[in-house]
Amino acid sequence: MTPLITIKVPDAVVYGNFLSATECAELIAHAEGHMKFSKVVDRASGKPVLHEARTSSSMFLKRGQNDLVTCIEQRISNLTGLPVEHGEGIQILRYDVGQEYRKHYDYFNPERETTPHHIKRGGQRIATLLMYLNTPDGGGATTFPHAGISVHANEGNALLFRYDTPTPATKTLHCGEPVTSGVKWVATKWLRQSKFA
Ligand code: PD2
Ligand code: ZN
Repeated sequence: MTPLITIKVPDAVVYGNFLSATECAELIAHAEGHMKFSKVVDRASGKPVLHEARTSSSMFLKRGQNDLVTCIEQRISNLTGLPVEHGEGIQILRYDVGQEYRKHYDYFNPERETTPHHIKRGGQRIATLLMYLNTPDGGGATTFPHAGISVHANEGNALLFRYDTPTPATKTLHCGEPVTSGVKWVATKWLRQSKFA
């Protein structure tokens, strides 16, 4: 697959037409009706909690949940060179106007007490693939503030970024900008160092 954009720092690539319009529509149709307010991992307890830093709704698909998911997961594996088994289940997110995902790293902070628990299953996260399922009317870009880079949410495009160490040096701090008009649908695949069982 030929990149649309290649970025050195952070290590990131944008691909056009990673998903077809039909695939995007099918994923949205499947997710609708199963959406719950998104949670973040609580620093103290390590448990998922509601938080103003992440105001989207979301749902998880099981790995290999249906033929479409299996096909997309194989495509992700071909793209990243990582086995399908290293992937967490795809998460589908919906942001309405004003909703956002404030800046964060996707890897587990090595200094946090709850991190050993998270990395028991599959080790650290080493890469993220964001698949944009629609084009919001306004806002909703994915931004890397330490690199001054913003990726527009365009239907069918995918943003892959890698972080081979769980450190800020990767410059992978990123956020989902608030949606200012319409709605934004995106699917996230987080990839681990080893098998995520
Ligand atoms: O929806 C986004 O643009 C976004 C931004 C930051 C998604 C994630 N992080 C994520 O799912 O990790
Ligand atoms: Zn993220």
